[in-house]
Amino acid sequence: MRIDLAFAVGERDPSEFDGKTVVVIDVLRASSTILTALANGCPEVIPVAEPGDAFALAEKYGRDQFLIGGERKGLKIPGFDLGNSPEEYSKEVVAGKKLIFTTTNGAKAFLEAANAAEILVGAFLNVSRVSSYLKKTDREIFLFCAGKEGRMGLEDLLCAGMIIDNLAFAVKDESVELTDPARTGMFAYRQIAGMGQMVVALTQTDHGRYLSSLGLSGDLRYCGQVDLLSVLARLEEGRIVMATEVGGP
Ligand code: 3SL
Repeated sequence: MRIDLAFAVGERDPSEFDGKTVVVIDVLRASSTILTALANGCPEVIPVAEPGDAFALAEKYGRDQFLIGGERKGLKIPGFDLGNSPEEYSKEVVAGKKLIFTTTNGAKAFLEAANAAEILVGAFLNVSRVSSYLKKTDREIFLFCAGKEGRMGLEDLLCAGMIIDNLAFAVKDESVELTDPARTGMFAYRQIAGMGQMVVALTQTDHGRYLSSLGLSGDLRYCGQVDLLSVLARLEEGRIVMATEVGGP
């Protein structure tokens, strides 16, 4: 089993994802929001790059057919139905409603990795579910941390590191080939594992501090919950949907 890791959107040539099982990780907050929406009955999430793309797509297929959600600078975009706080995506709001979604980094990661063999959604919320799925794959694994505007985000690295740690335990350390970035993620996670709740680590990250400054520290508490949702989500033909194991390894 070979595992690589990208620290941020834009860091790798997109061809590096080809043929691999990619996990897009944006703990704060795109991955956490997508997983929550799906868990609460949203049938599909369509990631798009820009707010203009979201409006154009909604107009094309009927504005009343979709919710439009996402953020810029952490805040809801004017004209959108929802921002990027996962707890906005409750059953009452999203059940049965398709979602068009754009965020600064996370949504773009799905588009950048579009030619991968398979693209999954990873966050602390579903870390065990993703890890157990990955244990069964024969493909190379690529943990794609969304980061922040081209730079590493510690929250994503820790989540990727936790997945790698799970895999290394399950598969026997010697048969797991880790690239240097992947090993860095594992070491970072092992350094903080057992030091208390994940939310504490999230409050110390750059982006966690930024969200707190916007009054969004509740999102850190939510996104720091390990294994809250046993959800496996996969990008299929441009839409992120709940994955059945069919089509996987
Ligand atoms: O960059 C992103 O994709 C967002 O998840 C960032 S934020 O937490 O909504 O600011």
